[in-house]
Amino acid sequence: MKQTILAGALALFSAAGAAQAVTVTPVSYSMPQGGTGSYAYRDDSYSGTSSGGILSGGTGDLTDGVIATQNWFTTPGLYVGWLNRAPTITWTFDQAYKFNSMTFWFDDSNGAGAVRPPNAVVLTSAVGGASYGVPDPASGAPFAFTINLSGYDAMSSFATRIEPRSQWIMLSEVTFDAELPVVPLPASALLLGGALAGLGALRRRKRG
Ligand SMILES: [Ca+2]
Ligand SMILES: [Ca+2]
Repeated sequence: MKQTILAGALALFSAAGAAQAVTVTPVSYSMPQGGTGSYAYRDDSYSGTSSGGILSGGTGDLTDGVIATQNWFTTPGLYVGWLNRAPTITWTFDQAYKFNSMTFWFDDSNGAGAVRPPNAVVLTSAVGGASYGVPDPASGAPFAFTINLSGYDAMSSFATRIEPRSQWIMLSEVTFDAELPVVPLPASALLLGGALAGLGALRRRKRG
């Protein structure tokens, strides 16, 4: 009995103490709606409102789990594209997370249709910010660009501005990796568990 309670308390304690990496999805993002060229590169599945060309209060193509593996001219509907602008996307989560990283899934295309990887992603938040240079891979295939967010603790909302390298930016998905919030086990719960175990042992000894 005592061992069971102690083992249970220890299991609880280690579960509470060990942070676990998880994929988190924003509850909403806001940004300028995508543009139109050979095709429409709009956020078609966006669930929020559109006013003055700005989307807000919802989620859509950028967090639907669908990542384009082919160029914009093959799968245009999977991309949100911006022409001659540096769109700022503001991400909002259900709570503050300790983030590990975020990944942008951009098209490259090596200049076909004036589409290239962006120059940089500029992050701004209440706990700091930085500019992250985006490489231009030799290949023209869509690629993943990951920003290391360790050190950005307790962010529930932050913004990323995407600086273009060419006329068009094409983005199909953005994913986030965070630590599951660590829930500290109250010291009183451990003390109570210990006291109950001690009491049980005492009763058994008296009975014996
Ligand atoms: Ca998508
Ligand atoms: Ca390239």
